[in-house]
Amino acid sequence: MAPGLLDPETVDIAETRPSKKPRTSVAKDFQHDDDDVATALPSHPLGVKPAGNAYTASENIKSRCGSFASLPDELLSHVLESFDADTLIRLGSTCRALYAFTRLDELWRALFVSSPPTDFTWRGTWRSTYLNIPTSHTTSIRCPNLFSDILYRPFQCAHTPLSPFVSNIPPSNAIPRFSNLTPEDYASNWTDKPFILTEPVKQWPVYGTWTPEYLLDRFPDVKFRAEAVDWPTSTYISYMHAQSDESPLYVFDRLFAEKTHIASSLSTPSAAYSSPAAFGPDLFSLLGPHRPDSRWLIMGPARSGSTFHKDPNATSAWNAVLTGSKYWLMFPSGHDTPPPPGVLVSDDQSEITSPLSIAEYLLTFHPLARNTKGCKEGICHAGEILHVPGGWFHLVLNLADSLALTQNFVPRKKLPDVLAFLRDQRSEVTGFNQDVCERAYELFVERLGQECPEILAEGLVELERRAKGRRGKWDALIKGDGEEKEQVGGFSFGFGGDDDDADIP
Ligand SMILES: O=C(O)CCC(=O)C(=O)O
Ligand SMILES: [Fe+2]
Repeated sequence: MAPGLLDPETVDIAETRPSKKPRTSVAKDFQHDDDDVATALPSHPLGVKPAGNAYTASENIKSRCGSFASLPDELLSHVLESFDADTLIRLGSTCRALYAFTRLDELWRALFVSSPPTDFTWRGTWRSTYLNIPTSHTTSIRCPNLFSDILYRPFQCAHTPLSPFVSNIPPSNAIPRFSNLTPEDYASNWTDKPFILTEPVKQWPVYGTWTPEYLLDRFPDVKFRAEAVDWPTSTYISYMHAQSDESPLYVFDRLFAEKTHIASSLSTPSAAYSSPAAFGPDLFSLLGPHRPDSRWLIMGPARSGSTFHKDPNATSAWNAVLTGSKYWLMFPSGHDTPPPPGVLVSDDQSEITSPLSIAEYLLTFHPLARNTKGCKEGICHAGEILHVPGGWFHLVLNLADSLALTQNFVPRKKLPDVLAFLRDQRSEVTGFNQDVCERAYELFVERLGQECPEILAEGLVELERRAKGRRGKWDALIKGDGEEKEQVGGFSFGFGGDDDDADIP
């Protein structure tokens, strides 16, 4: 997710708990080397240039903004975040430099989200939309001799061609593609690996029918959740077709089936779509009405997508592209595996910190990511479905306007990971109703015990085996015994796979 300057409180009020969207905070101190990313770009609409150009310029008009001139650009932009629209407009009319600083569209996006107008028309930018200025009346005053990365970088990230990052995928990184898999093959060989299936989605009634235009035609007034706002389809599609955000607003709606009244596999066999048989039974379905959020409709323009995250509750997922195409960058995780380059994970695994936007990540870290052990990359086209193994980090970029469906599930082979997560990372458990959240582990164990005790027993035995393995490793380390160290080094914590993310019980 790319939360940008969106108010997290607004998000929390509207969603019971954060669901599939990751809890991501913004790293403020990544350094950028603009030489690395020099590409043919249109010039900045206000004529702003990157900061480095100031060294050879005869003047810098930032010096003309009175006391504000002494503030570093980043601090100045933070100060501006605390101003209301009227103050921004008045300040922006005092000099060209402050005009440019107060035009940063992220400021206006934050104002919009914190107090959305009840009735509005999308007018191409957040500022024009918030102030209800028709495009034909929008001013644009040139600001030559202004040199600022804070102003230039969002423009660069919104316009740099991203195709170089998604092409020439090294064969060793390529996500495998199959027409289909049997449930047996999936269970035996693929629960811990990403792959793309090219066949099943093409059989779905929604494939070839559901497109952004179809949604516009059939459900123009239905509101879908896009990050912190709920917009009618008609408004969102206007936005999608006329915006140039660095991190475009992304529809991620967990109630789409109810809102559109489509029949899905969760309710009827004559479904508009259904989970491909390859993935086998979903153990979370045993929770019935208590299961956590599990399916989402995803829609966004080219360059929208999801920044690095792992899916909730250690679940696995499939992601089916109905229109458009998506580039996936994926990494396994585990106790001895560092997070992907440029991604920081807090000790308790609850906070993932990565650069603000997908474009910024690709511009800064992609070459390193591509050469990092475990990296998997692939493009999932319309009519194809990608498997996200539980515990894998993934970043996703839409290569064109896109509509997709995703569903999270618990395959039998990944039950120990999910049990461990629910039991040991209780504060990170998400997507359940508040009253179930606290006792999700106990409820899941109870239902498994009632419905399929042998699967529960198998899962608990594996949890115990992992606990013993960890204790053994610890004992060996503190004893410092050479022979034992050897043994521990060769020990596998995996459960049917080598990318295991076992937690210390
Ligand atoms: O389509 C996307 O943006 C990715 C969504 C996602 O993270 C998922 O399906 O797990
Ligand atoms: Fe995800």
